[in-house]
Amino acid sequence: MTANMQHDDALIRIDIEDEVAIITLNRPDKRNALNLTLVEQLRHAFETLPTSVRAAILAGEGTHFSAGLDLSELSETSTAEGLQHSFQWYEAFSRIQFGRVPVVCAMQGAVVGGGLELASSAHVRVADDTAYFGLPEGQRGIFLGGGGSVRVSKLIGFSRVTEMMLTGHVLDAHEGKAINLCHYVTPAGQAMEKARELARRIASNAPLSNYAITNVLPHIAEQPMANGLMTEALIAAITQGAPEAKERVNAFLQKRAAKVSLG
Ligand code: 1HE
Repeated sequence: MTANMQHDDALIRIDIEDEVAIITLNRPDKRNALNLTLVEQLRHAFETLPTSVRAAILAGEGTHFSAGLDLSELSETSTAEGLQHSFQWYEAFSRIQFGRVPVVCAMQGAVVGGGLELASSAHVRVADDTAYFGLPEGQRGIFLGGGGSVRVSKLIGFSRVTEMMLTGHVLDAHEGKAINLCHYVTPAGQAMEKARELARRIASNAPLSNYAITNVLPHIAEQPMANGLMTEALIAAITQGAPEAKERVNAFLQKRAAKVSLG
């Protein structure tokens, strides 16, 4: 099934392709700069994914994934409004990172500032050859405010975040992959194709395993070792006790399931 759920005033487009939802930032004339309306639409989209959806793709229309924060929103913002602004972003990005389904991000062109903060809330990142990563907050006189201090630092370490913000160092797709900003690099124009392949593969996993991977693993990573091991043992017992796990394991033992293979 293919369906389009776009509204007239939408800054995002939602396409449903069978079990995969494709959510596309759709503001190419402004290089998909993120204003609060767009951020709110993202939150709503991820909160209300149809139950048939088992994986999502996050993408950006045009030649750039996202130019980050819509800087025109900052010119009149008070300190108190700035605080609220960040928390609205946190709400939306948490719905992406800790939602019901895994999210694959397909990127091209600029993935900068808040655009990189957004991408880092997805679970798998695919960049094409044209993608580049930057944190120009230092140059703009501002700071990360969409969770990047936490999420991007967890991906690449706070020392690299510090260097990127201080110097304005922009990394190309391959440099980004080398330090964990993305997992795959494709030829130009092919990030979406790769993201589709990965999302379909993810959608074929057991939903409970996917949920444990996206929602429990990050908690375990934050826990002291003894707590982490206990949490792991509990979630392992829960997943392996499910009928779907029994069926999948038996399928392998009865030679009905695919072997692990390279490529
Ligand atoms: C924007 C924005 C924006 C473009 N806010 N309007 N982000 C940045 O510092 C990145 C700023 N943007 C750029 O460096 C460039 O636009 C790009 C490298 C991304 C793309 O360049 P280009 O030549 O393709 O496009 P352009 O001509 O610069 O921009 C096209 C239009 O988009 C233009 O508007 P127009 O009315 O003149 O057509 C730009 O003004 C507009 N535009 N980027 C507002 N970001 C929660 S805290 C997060 C903190 C941050 O994200 S800081 C990083 C902000």
